Amino acid sequence: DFSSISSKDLLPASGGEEMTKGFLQELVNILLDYICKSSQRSSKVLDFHHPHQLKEGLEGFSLDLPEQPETLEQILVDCRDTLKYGVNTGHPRFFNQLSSGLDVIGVAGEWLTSTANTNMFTYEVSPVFILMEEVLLRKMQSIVGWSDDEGDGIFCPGGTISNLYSILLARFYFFPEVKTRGMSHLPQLVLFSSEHSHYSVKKSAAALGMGSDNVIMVKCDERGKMIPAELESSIVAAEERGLVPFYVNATAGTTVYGAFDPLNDIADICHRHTLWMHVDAAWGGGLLMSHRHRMKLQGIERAWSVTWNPHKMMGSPLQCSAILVKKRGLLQECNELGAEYLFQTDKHYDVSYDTGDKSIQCGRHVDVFKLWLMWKAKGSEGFGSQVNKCLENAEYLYDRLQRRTDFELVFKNKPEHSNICFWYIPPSLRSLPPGADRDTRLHQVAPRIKSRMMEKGSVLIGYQPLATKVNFFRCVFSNPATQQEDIDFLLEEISRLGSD
Ligand code: ABU
Repeated sequence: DFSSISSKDLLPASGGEEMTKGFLQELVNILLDYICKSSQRSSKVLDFHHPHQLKEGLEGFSLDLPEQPETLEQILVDCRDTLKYGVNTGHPRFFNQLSSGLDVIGVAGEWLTSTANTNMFTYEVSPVFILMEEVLLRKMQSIVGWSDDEGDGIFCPGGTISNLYSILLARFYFFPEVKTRGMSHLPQLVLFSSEHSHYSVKKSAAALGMGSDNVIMVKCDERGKMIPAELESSIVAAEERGLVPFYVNATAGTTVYGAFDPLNDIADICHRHTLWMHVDAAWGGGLLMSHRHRMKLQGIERAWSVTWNPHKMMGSPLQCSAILVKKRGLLQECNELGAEYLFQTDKHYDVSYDTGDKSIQCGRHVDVFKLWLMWKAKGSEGFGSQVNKCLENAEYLYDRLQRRTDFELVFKNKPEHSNICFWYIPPSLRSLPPGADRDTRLHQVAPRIKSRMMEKGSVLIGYQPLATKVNFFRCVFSNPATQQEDIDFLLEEISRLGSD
């Protein structure tokens, strides 16, 4: 009974051990209940409420912060309600995001991490985690294909920040004076990324003071792959305008289409023009774990830096993203400031393990333990099988869609990654000829179905327009819990919710 007890009765209060154990065991029961239900198909993916409804408070669940402490009983109710009104991203029918699933070992790792509650800046406070980060980075670098005497990296808060690091490093590599003298001492820099690449490249250029307009968007083919000849002509055209190209971002697994840019061709161009080649493999990096699919990233070993997010295709709990850098020492040189209160050089251990000064952050969350633990539990082979299964699911959906007349694929080719893009065509649009009227009406179909889907809570999938294509659904598979029956359900549910 926690109705008359509050947090001040828990540890570190003297004699608080029993109460602390009882409270945490109760919390674990709530979490276990959630985890067990999360993969049950009979449970909802979400219990949607509009922001104003959640803010007003539902069935006693209030977001307001009190002046007086709440009882632990209320704290447990708050925990249960927080999960109840959230989204079950581990549900086998959650197809909305590139990161999904609920890996039990990963969850255990995350629990341990928050219990350890330490900081990744120095070996002094994170000896084990710092060494685990080194082991993971080395492993990932060797899987990318770099030799033992090259490679560096750091785990950071998501793919956007990993991509930002790559631009920061490239700029520093060519113009080290930028660190102290700033952008006004540099020529006008331009960088290149495909029109299907992630918006983080533009966002980083803006944040780093280069300007988002100085990211030159390179044309893609119908399948969403960067066209190498377009890249080269854009570089030449920029040089003719007096601009200074320094960096190319190639994508291995684009966010919407799941396309892989031709990395070897791009590497040749970067070599010819002496440009930094980055590969954003935030989404596609997981395929390196699969013997069957890793050839789709051929040429990645020629990259100067790579973004790889294990919280996507490898199913690690959020967040878990690495920036891998081929040239050893550059991260440190670029970012170090040597704060004397933290990175003392006269410590009694090897201070090269105080890796925090490689980072643009000071405090850094321990993102590595859950991945290290998952790797121990599955082995590299286990990740490979997981990836294979997700891609088999994608092929299954592709086959189903090809056989149906009420759906249309956005592009006809077989999927390379686990993204499948398609339109649902409601009965009223099936006889309309292609053209503006049909497009206008088709554009409204996916958002309408998605709103019905969210209200019902049975399944969740994303949609977007892209260039000239009106709103279409994007289904992605990264959750090992998803089976073919969930894919059949998705299509039936879309057609139920979308019928006029
Ligand atoms: N950072 C890209 C994530 C996008 C997605 O999950 O759909």
